[in-house]
Amino acid sequence: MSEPKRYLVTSALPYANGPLHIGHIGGAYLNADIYVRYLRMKGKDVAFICGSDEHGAAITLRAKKEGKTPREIVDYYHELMKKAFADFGISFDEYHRTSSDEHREMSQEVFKKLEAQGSFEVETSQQYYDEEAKQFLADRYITGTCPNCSSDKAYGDQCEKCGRSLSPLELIDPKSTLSGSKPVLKETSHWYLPMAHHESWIRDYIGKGEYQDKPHHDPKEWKAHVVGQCMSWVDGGLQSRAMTRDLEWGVPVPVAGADGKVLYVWLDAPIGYITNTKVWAEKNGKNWEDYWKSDESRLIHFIGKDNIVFHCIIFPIILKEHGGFILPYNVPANEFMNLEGDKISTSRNWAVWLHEYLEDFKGRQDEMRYVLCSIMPEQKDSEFTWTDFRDRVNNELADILGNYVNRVFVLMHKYYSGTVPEISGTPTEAEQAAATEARRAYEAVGKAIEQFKFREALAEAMNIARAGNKLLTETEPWKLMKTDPQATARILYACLNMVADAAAALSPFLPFTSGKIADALQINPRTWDEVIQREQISSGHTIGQLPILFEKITDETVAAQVEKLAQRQAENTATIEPIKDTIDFETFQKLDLRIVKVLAAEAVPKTKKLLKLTIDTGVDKRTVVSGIAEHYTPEDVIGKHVLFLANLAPRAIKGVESAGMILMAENPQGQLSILSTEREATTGSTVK
Ligand code: B3M
Ligand code: ZN
Repeated sequence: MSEPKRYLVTSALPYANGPLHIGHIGGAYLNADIYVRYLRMKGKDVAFICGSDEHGAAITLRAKKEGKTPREIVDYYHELMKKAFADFGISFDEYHRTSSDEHREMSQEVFKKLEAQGSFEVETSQQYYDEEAKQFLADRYITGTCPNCSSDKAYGDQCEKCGRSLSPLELIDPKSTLSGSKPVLKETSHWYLPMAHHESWIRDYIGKGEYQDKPHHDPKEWKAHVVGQCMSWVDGGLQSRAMTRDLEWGVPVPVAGADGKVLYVWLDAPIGYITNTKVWAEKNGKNWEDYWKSDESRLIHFIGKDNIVFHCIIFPIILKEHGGFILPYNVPANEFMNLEGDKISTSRNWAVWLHEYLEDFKGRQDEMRYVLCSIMPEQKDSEFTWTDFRDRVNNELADILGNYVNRVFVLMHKYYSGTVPEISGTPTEAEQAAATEARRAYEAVGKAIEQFKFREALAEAMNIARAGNKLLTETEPWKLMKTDPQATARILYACLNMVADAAAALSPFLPFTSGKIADALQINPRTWDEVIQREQISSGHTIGQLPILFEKITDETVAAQVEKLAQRQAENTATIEPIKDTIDFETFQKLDLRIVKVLAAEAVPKTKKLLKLTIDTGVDKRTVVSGIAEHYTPEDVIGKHVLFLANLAPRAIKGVESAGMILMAENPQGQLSILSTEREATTGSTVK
């Protein structure tokens, strides 16, 4: 395929229902950012478009859970995500949002055109309705057992476990996620996209890379798992899909007879790419149609694997039906990134949140960019662990790149006070080998990026620093200086240029570090091709001081992050005890509950959990043994008034006669808390 005049690059619009985590970044954002930064260095005309996806059940369910309005939820998370992306160096040209007026207008225009030309079929059908919440139930509003794999984690649109696309009526034992009640069937009408009508077109587009009977893209350039998922979806039979929903929050359906209905979120969201491009173009004196309606443009969607069908089948059908738009040229979807052996989950708070990382590791974006790119789930799911993060930062970034650059700067300042020496003489074999390897690696970086192989591209960029390190180790200029200053000058001249080349090659991946090195070299950034065409640093140039590029990650830092996750796991795995069997009032009246005062307390020898207390019940003084030693020291409880069961039969515990029981509250995390009175406590008060 010929080179396009313009690139239109998008990343999946993240739902504005929670913070960003490293799985998002490693899935659909860091890869796109690397790709776009590279294209910009190549001097290409690029629009990098994204924004918040602010409709759909993900938003309204969160709002309901937090007792807020959907608008409050999206306003909060839109700003949080926008700032986190910017701080992490994800260099969108536009990050807009689908709750905007511009988006409502754009998506309604698309719907009206398709509706007017008969692209939809209106179907009246029985749909599940929650009589308590007074709402129809589709997508995430209804849950039940999956007919395919019997998992109870199936929703009205998809099974969380087997990934099967579902419709609510297929669910076994359906339940409303709003009220928990069993829904009833009620009649309603919706506008359906008859997907089966487009089967042969989709097979040509995905299978052959053709559009309008002409070659459009090379299907061999698409990732196998993307084509595979699409074709199995097509082979499974393209069911008609409702493109409208009975909901309040969303883009209102802009035709008569659609009161109370909104566009299906997966119809409006991808149109958000178009809206956001238009917003960007108008701000920058450009014409958005040059990007979306010209065959001289190339559209690339960066997404995660759960979004493949929407970006490769449904959205292209909408674009084709509307007419006039270009279609995705490639959709290099990534697989998923897991965390410390478990799936990353917003709802279970099992994540490394981007905004928290930026807080805990101020100024260390590139360390995370480096690690996430190194483990990017390009072809299969991958795993992030904090020990791997530490090892890659310490053993690769710091020891290979940081150490190399630092050694060259130290020697340049030591022997030439930072001014690049004149060079002469014939380069040795070692010098030639280093130059050849650095050039090979640099060219390999560009090729790998163009093939969306970002892990490989990063490794090749690091090979430039490896080549420089090898030259220093082989030639030892710090010794050679005594005997052959001419060769030393040549070697350090070459090494300094390899520092500049490494910084250029790493710029798409590590923009912050690359900038620091370029500033210390006191050079201006070059275009990608200039790096190959000519050396960046000539004799007589003066370099500045190099800051520390990478601090080592300590074991304590790793432990603190792992502990944070463990704490959250404890909070999440906690379950509330079910209510015990019912008892009658008479049974309750047999309990003699009192407020007693703790007079003395000591640990019970050879036990970790027990304290021996002396208490005043107001009637008598007693000894009681209590399992609170891991939660309270003796000093904590002496003098305190606590809740006590006074008529429990005495029993010997670890050889100590215990008469009665101190009552404690145990929270879901297993922490014990003594109970006392809200008003001034009086020893011996009875509890009713
Ligand atoms: N909001 C992301 C997700 O499925 C979804 C992408 C929309 S891209 C148009 O988490
Ligand atoms: Zn299933």
